Amino acid sequence: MVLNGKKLMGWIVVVLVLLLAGSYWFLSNSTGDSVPAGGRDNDVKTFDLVAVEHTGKHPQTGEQMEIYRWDPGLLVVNKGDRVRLNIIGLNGHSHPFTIEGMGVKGEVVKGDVTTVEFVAKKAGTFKIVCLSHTDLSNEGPMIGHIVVLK
Ligand SMILES: [Cu+2]
Repeated sequence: MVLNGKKLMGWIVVVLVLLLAGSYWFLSNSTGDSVPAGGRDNDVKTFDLVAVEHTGKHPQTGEQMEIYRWDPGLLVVNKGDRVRLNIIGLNGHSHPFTIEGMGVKGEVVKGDVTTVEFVAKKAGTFKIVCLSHTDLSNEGPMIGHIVVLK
């Protein structure tokens, strides 16, 4: 193949554009050293939950019922994930809670957002238990589940 000056310049431009595009791609995909000490936010699996109340009549007794729930009540993460829960207190004055097996405790109060963060170190199913609304006779059970996959 014979290249005259014009064709050669064209090839040089094509090669330069490819080099620039390649280095841009490389730089934008590299992790870099500028990660803040707490890790980047997109490394955290974040869930927005709501403490909600359901009301209605029991279908058999006709008794008025008030039941509290975590919504959503089922979360799935992977082992090793850093997990953040932002829990909105929509209904009910107070929901002191614990996440069994995670060493997490907190309280959700009406009109506020409670944030807890933890690392899912073990695989398994872990309960988010409201200590006030434990069973049907206490306007519960207000129990959610976190499934940690291997
Ligand atoms: Cu509760």
